[in-house]
Amino acid sequence: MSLQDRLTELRDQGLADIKSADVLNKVNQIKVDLLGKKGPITEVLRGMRDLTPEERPKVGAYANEIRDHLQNAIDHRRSELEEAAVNAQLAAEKLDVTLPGRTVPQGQPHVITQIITELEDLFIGMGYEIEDGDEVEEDYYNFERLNLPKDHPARDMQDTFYITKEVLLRTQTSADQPRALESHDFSKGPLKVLTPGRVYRRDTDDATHSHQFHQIEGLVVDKHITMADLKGTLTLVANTLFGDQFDVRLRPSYFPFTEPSVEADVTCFNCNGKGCAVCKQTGWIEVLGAGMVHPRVLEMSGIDPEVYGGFAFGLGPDRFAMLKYGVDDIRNFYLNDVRFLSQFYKKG
Ligand code: FA5
Repeated sequence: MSLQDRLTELRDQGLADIKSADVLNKVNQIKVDLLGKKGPITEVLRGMRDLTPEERPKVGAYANEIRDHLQNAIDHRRSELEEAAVNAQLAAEKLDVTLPGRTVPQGQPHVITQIITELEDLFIGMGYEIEDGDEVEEDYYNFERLNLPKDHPARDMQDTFYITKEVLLRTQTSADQPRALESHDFSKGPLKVLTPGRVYRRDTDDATHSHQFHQIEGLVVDKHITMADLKGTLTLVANTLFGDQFDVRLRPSYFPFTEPSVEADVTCFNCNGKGCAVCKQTGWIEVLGAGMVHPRVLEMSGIDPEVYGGFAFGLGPDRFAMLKYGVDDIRNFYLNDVRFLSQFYKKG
């Protein structure tokens, strides 16, 4: 067989192989086998040394033509297969953008945080400043500066968790009162401050008591403040949170840092005032303590009680939340059960 015929035969066979190669690896292998240094075309070219000088350029040109032809066929097949691979991948990874999306469950502020925020808004509207106190507090601010010296019997009602003898988890947001009083500059106007936060007590947990709970402290000090201002403010709080369907009663009480002192009760939501286990048969639920700031407390902060006076209150948003939503056990607020908490999510 002449070299030209051999080359033609190699071309036809090669083209058929290239066409039938169905994966890239096969095409690459054909290239190595056919056009590589040890391949049949190289071998044919090597045989050219036996040709006459006239034949040599003709066969050489034909061999180059065939090599180019095969190389083009290989390149062409490669891009065909590459394109097919990309198309197959695109088809396999196709996204159906018309499928409905998966909703991500969204949380909302805890119901007690909602109550605190609602009251903060009310008091900001009345010109109060909102401040944060420290949960880890000094005995000095939590008790002594509130007219509760070390051996005062009223400390018994507010036993707590001590960090050292002098540092404790605060039992009341009233601890923020002396801090606010000592830092206020009365030449700039009256003191009107609201300090919400968490407090701790060695209380036995029951339906209305938790060993950690929240309080919101309000303190107003200026000239000519009277108990009528206190009553008006507390009535506004009750009306804002509950509307008019609940009665509020002020009852004489005792706190060492207010004189006179009161406690405010709201009609029991559970029995509507008839008496039940939730309200311990009284028909009322106590929601806050309050009173007129004691002259000693003002004096200890360097304020002249002959000139200035004021009122203070400390309310329990946990108890308010129970009343507002008819929750019969305060401990539910602290169990973090989403099924319970999501009932208070606001729509929209
Ligand atoms: C006080 O803590 C005073 N500091 C309140 C005060 C402030 C009086 C300013 C005068 C002037 P009392 O211990 O009564 O008072 O608590 C106030 C409110 O906190 C209660 O009315 C109640 O709503 C809430 N509270 C008290 N103990 C608990 C408890 N263990 N669990 C849940 N809420 C409680």
